[in-house]
Amino acid sequence: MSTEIFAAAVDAILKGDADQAVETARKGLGEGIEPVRLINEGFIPGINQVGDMFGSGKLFLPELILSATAMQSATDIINEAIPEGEGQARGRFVIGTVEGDVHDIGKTIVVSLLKANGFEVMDLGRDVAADRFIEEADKFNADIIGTSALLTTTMEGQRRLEDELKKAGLKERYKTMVGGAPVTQRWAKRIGADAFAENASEAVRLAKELLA
Ligand code: B12
Repeated sequence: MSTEIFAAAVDAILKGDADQAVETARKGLGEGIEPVRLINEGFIPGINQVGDMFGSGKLFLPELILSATAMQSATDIINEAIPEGEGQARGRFVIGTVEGDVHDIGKTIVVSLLKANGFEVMDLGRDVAADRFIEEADKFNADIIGTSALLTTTMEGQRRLEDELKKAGLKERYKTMVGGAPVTQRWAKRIGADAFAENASEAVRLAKELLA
């Protein structure tokens, strides 16, 4: 049954059909498919295909927007179904998408999974400048600052944060994590970030490790 749901999810995203995406998300959850699995095996393969088609000129911005809206509607529902963790807080996490970048679907999934694992999270949203991450991390008394970047051009925002932290003498104060489709372990190392995670589950695992 889950194979059918995953296929319907891919189809909904490819068609940019928000109603079908929502219906499929509800159906999948109703059938007891684990939320993270539903996102990873159903919806992400769909949006990745859309991204590839857009990248190779087989699909254009209006279609990309429809698919993104369908993806957002489905992930909103699934994120809500991920229960917030209880018990003692594991750590405090400030997260956002870097300046100039409005991609936030993946970052929001990371937020849900961090919360589910007992982290207290301040989500700064998207298009967040490096100095704002630092200001908010101070106010929130954060342990970790996480940045998401989906464009090769906006990845520079992740480097800027590292540079500003160093300049302010705060590099030892916070751990930093980077993510987003074009981001790699190599990039993390190059700019001096403490960790890179390629998906939300890995982000949670590494965040726990950084604070252990
Ligand atoms: C959906 C989408 C959009 C939507 C975004 C809607 C939204 N609210 O997010 C819209 C339509 C707005 C959009 C706009 C644009 N987009 Co766009 N978009 C995508 C697409 C298809 C999917 C992104 C996505 O949501 N993936 C699904 C999520 C779940 O995956 P994810 O983001 O990678 O997140 C996971 C991990 O990376 C990780 N993670 C994410 N963040 C973090 C943070 C931390 C701290 C950690 C540890 C981990 C982590 O965990 C997540 C969960 O597993 C990608 C293609 C792709 N495959 O990435 C193109 C893509 C990123 N877009 C692209 C482009 C070019 C654009 C535009 C410039 C198009 C235009 N001409 O206007 C604009 C840019 C706008 C801007 N200034 O930001 C290009 C970028 C090319 C490049 N080399 O930089 C891509 C790669 C498409 C392509 N193949 O050409 N886009």
